[in-house]
Amino acid sequence: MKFLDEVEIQVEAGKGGAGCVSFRREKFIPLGGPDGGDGGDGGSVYLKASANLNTLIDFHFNRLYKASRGENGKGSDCAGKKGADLMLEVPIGTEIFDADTHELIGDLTIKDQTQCVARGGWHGLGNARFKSSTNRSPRQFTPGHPGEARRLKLSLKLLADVGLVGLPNAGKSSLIRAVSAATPKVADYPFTTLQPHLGVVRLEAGRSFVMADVPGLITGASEGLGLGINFLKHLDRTRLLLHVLDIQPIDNSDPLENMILIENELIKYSPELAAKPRWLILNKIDLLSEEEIQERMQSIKTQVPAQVPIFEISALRRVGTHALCYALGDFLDEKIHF
Ligand SMILES: Nc1nc2c(ncn2[C@@H]2O[C@H](COP(=O)(O)OP(=O)(O)OP(=O)(O)O)[C@@H](O)[C@H]2O)c(=O)[nH]1
Ligand SMILES: [Mg+2]
Repeated sequence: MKFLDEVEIQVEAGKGGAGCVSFRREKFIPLGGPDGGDGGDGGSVYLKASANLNTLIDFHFNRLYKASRGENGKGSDCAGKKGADLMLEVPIGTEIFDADTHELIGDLTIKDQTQCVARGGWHGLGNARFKSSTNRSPRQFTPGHPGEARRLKLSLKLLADVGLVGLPNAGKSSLIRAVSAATPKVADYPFTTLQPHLGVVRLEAGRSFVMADVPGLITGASEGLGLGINFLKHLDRTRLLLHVLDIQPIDNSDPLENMILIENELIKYSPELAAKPRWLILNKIDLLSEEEIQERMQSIKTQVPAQVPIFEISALRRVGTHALCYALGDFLDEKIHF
């Protein structure tokens, strides 16, 4: 499925139905009074957070959404039917803005949370309402009110507990594949991952968390180079970042320099994101001997604050991934602090 995280749409609520002007006309009942019913309210437009969606792509093809208008009132004191509401499903994590004023209208972060984005027009009144002792055959009625119409900007920020950052090829997608049922493509070339993927990591019954894999970052990412920057906003709502570092890069680059590069890009892009707790994950340990791993670990440790946890894993061979997931679970459950 194609991924889209920003879209503009137009929503229009239904107009209220007009009130009716009518008089009772029945055999043997002379001078029947007014019996024009009220119109029905117009339908409203709602957005609802659905757990089954993770992209706004459906809104790309259809930009105009209208709820039904209310029916006009009828004779014999019959009110018109209310216009049907329109319920549009969006992914959890969708922020709703008024596209013209940029005002934040709502943020749907909980499953089934709904937000009214255009209220249906109020119904008009039928002439029966205007009957009084001085006016027994009123011809007044009111038309229905127009429904609200507005342009909306929908902006999706995925909801995940743990986010993965790192250079292309570091093994981020391999890690999420190793620990969850998510299946982003894995390949030995940069920018294999072109869109964010979410994976649910299940520890045991009732204990799970969500991990987000986003495209890799490169030097200059914070100025817009590569793809990664477009997707970093999806990490805004995470509680913890894993910096995945390849300790034996295929291009023979220096892991230590690579690590510093990503750290700098993160700080440049967003100091808030960079201030989140971050763990260092040394990946691909299967490619090195124990001595080589320790050697690299020592040089890396000189550049990493002492309180930053460092994990050694092989995403490919699933070495160390189990322990990592349990440590993540404990951190998210606030059993451990760093
Ligand atoms: N030997 C070894 N190779 C690994 C390991 N983890 C990942 N790889 C390989 O490294 C390459 C890149 O892995 P990906 O998971 O696609 O890397 P990525 O970080 O998602 O890369 P982008 O999506 O391009 O940002 C693939 O060829 C993987 O098979 C590992 O633990 N050991
Ligand atoms: Mg990837």
